[in-house]
Amino acid sequence: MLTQNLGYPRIGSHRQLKKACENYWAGKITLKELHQLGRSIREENRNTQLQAGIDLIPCNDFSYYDQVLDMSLLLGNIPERYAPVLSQIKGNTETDLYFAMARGYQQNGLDITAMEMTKWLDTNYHYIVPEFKSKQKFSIFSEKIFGEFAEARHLLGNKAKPVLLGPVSYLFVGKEKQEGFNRIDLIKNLVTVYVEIINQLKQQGATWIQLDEPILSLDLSAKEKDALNFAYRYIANRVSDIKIMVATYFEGLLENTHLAVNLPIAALHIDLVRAPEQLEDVLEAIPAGLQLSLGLVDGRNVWKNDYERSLGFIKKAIEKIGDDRLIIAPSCSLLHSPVDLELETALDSEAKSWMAFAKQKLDEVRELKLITKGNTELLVANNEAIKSRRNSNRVNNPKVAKRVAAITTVDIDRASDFVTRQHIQRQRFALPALPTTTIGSFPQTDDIRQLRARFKKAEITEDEYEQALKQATIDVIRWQEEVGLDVLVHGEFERNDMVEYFGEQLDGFLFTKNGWVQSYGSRCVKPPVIYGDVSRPVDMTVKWITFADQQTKKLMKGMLTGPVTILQWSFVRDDQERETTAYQIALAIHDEVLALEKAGIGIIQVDEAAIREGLPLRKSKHRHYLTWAVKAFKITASGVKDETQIHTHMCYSEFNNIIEHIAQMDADVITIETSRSQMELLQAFASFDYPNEIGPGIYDIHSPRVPTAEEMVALLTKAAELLPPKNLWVNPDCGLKTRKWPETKAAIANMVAAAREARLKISTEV
Ligand code: THG
Ligand code: ZN
Repeated sequence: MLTQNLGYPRIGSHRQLKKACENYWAGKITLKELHQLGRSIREENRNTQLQAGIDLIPCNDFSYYDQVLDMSLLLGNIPERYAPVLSQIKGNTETDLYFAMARGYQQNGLDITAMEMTKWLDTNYHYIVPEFKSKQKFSIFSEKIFGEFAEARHLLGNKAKPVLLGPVSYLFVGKEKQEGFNRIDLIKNLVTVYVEIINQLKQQGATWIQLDEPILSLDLSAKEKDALNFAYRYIANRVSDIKIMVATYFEGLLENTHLAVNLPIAALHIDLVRAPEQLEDVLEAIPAGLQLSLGLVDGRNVWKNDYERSLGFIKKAIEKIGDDRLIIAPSCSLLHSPVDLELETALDSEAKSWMAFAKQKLDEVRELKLITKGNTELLVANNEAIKSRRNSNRVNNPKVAKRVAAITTVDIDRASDFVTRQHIQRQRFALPALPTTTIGSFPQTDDIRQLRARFKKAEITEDEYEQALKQATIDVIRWQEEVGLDVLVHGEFERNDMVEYFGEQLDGFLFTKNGWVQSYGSRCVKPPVIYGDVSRPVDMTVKWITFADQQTKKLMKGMLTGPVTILQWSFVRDDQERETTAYQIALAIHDEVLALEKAGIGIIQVDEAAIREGLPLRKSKHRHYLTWAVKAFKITASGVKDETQIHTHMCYSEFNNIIEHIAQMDADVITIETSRSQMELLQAFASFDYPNEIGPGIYDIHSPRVPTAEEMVALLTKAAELLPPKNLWVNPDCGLKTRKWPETKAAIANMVAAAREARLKISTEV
């Protein structure tokens, strides 16, 4: 039996990589210093994995920004617009080209947009989307993988296992940038380069190579299945004396089982955390000779592995295929786990005894192997920890369970239908046609971040902290009044993150000091941990929202995060259905909504930024998810008066498949991300005859570029052709937290001007 790992976090145990990249971008450190830091993280990661007793240790899982972008550079798939970055600017290196693709290049008289970024499957990690043309050529461009393999082999010898995104998944996660072809057809051009890469790695001494094909756990078309068969047969015929492992994760193989186990490869990895039921099918279908890697330790969550349960899987597999063909592993790359639980010195020892981060997960893989070989002490200790969590009265709160069980339609639906509410709300708020608002957050400047850091380190008092936040809030309110926005927000300066902030205040959540997980590039999030039944001991936002409300005569919108988004961006309990946890959070947010209403706040936004990304990977599971996700949202808004206006906001919104469910949410106003797609996304709302009010984003906040008023009027005009103009709102795409103030002020001023002009041009009577 071998142990392996599929990938290790690369941000460094103290987010060193984030700091180094940001310093390099700011010109504060040299390329040599950046590379030095990268090398030291890789070295630390190798040592950690070696010491944990892992037999096959990944390399090339390190990346300065994103592993999919690394693939594009390796394969020479570099969109033409980036050519000037190297050819025209003296002194630029491959790394500068790489960052230009990731972040855009606005320097030295060039203005090149970044490549698109989107969510990696159902995770909160974002990758850079490969771009393809119909005649796309591929050839080895970056030597990074060969350098990193040489470096790893030096220490690890045969344990070093290069990791690559597999060819069909690489094509699948990209996008056609021309009409009239299917990117999967590029597989014939692409596999020749994979053969070259694999052979070069073999020359360097590689004995194993891991190709990730997560798409094997998705619903695949015949073309995609053919491409997988073709690619792996092509590769098998042209490489020898190197073992190829195909890794799948996040879902089960289901109808792709036969295809997967019959690929001409040495080993297949399956995720038994997300899809334990697939073990039977795989063992049934597995041909002689194929090695099987069992993904036992959850790479997507922070809980200690239940050894008893894992042993059950191991025993079943050994019975069928024997000990020598078996590999044990985490379920997926540990990229999605925080790095090291040992750094959590403030966490109480009981909670800590329930958890494992990346470093501890590797120990679990080794211990599982030891237990299989007869070590019972480790098993007993693990049993204790598992039992302690299961039976803890910190986890179980009968009152909460009772309240969830008692939810009825009265707790779900608004009292009156939308048309009735709209009429009452129009009289109450007397807003102009095409009212303007923003999504909630304003720039979190370094000043604000430093202020919070100093408060957390007790360098300033709570009073000083609050005074400074109040001043920032007052300033942003004055500016919003001056610029002429209709519905104001308080700016969210008191919040670190829209999920972490609520997690810190709810019972049933705990939070870490250093549990960072990469979100995109240098950006990280620190997801709260939901360990028990959720309840709301005190008001969470009322103090700040009412403070803001008192500063202005204009309408102040209350800002909350919705239950699905809190769930999606937290580490969740694995001892209860996600649905149940969602209802518990929903009831807590419901109480907060009512508290805001009671405090006189007439407009309340319940953000469901992540509702789309929570969609299960398999279509067969969509309906069930959407049903409970919509129900959870509706619970938050039920019980308010007709005159209270509920807003929601959604990001990354490909709404075509889910529009029916979005309508069922019955928010009075929804704001969505549309500007990048030039209102294309609105088509779904138009064809559905979406009945409620809607604010299609007309300012792309993902770039520092300031849109002109004319552009925004054009977008509004387009929106008014698709949807009833009387239902339209004017707003940016998303929150402005990551933008800088100068561009924000300029863009919002243009947006307000655009609304004023559009009010003259567009008839909003009907
Ligand atoms: N919160 C959470 N998840 C998210 C987002 C979020 N996922 C999707 C999207 N928004 C990702 N975007 C970002 C944007 C900014 C940051 C992280 C994710 C960010 N992080 C700080 C950093 O890395 O410097 C750290 C956060 C902090 O200062 O507390 O800026 O908004 N949960
Ligand atoms: Zn958004």
